[in-house]
Amino acid sequence: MKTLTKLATATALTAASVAPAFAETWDMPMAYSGSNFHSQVGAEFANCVTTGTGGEIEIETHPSGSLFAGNDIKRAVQTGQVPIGERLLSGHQNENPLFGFDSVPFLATSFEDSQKLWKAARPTIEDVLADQNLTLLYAVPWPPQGMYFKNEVQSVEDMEGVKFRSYNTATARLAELTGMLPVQIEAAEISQAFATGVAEAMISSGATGYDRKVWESLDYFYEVDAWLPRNYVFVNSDAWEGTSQENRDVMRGCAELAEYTGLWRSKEYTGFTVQGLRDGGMTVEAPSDTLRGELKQIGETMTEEWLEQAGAEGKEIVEAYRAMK
Ligand code: PCA
Repeated sequence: MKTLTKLATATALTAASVAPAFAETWDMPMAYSGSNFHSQVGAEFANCVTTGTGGEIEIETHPSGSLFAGNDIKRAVQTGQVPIGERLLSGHQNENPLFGFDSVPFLATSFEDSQKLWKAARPTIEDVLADQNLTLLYAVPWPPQGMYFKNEVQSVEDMEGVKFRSYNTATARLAELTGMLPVQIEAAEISQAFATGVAEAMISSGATGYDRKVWESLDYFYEVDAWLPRNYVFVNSDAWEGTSQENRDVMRGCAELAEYTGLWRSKEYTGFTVQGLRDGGMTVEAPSDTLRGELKQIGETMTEEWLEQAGAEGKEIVEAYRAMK
């Protein structure tokens, strides 16, 4: 009996010396499908943190809006229902126009420019989030945004009355200015929305069209390259402060790596998914000169509107970005 107790004590001690002093599981809701590169980068980030903190913080990702729908993720993190999450940054544009800095049409249309714009905007976005008790970790761009339709579209006139799936204020405004009817739908729901006719068109990346197999319902993808919106990963600041400096350093390191690999994957995924749309039977083309000209005009209107709404801070972001070009 005595020996047994000794043995048990020894085993417990051994276990204690390898297991972390305390271990927490951080559930991380994500809005997009598990196969999407953002979700994969998020899963790698989670592993990096779990390994790097020696298991003190174990991050468990929940893609596809399975834990919280995209629209509810920020609130869930702010209110501490979950400590960490990922969301489309411009999804909060209705709350504060500054969040829409990356969805201003034709302001930054390449990966290179998108990085410059992010560099210019990041300090402001970090401040806005900090005021909401949120700590920004990293952000990764989606590939350039193009327009999807059921029918061929040569000019804005052809868009009249089309039901247009929107994902933020900018996309809804684009629909209004082109005579379409905006309907806000999460990416996780779009295959069904197109199949049932709730929506007939959208602006998004080749990546999202590919992930959701939109060729089952839509036939045209126009490579408009309107902007590159970002997903970002953020932590409830109380949870952040509540963990050790060492763990925060690990999370910062993993976040930097995720931002770097995410950008790389986004670039790689662009050509692959656009080819995937073609293979699915879609016509993939540059917009006609007429359409391009009309969209540029609409873009100018939207840029003016955004600058007006986003005030001095918005103007500073655009000026800082232009100074880098
Ligand atoms: N895909 C996301 C946002 C931008 C993108 O390319 C979506 O359509 O919801």
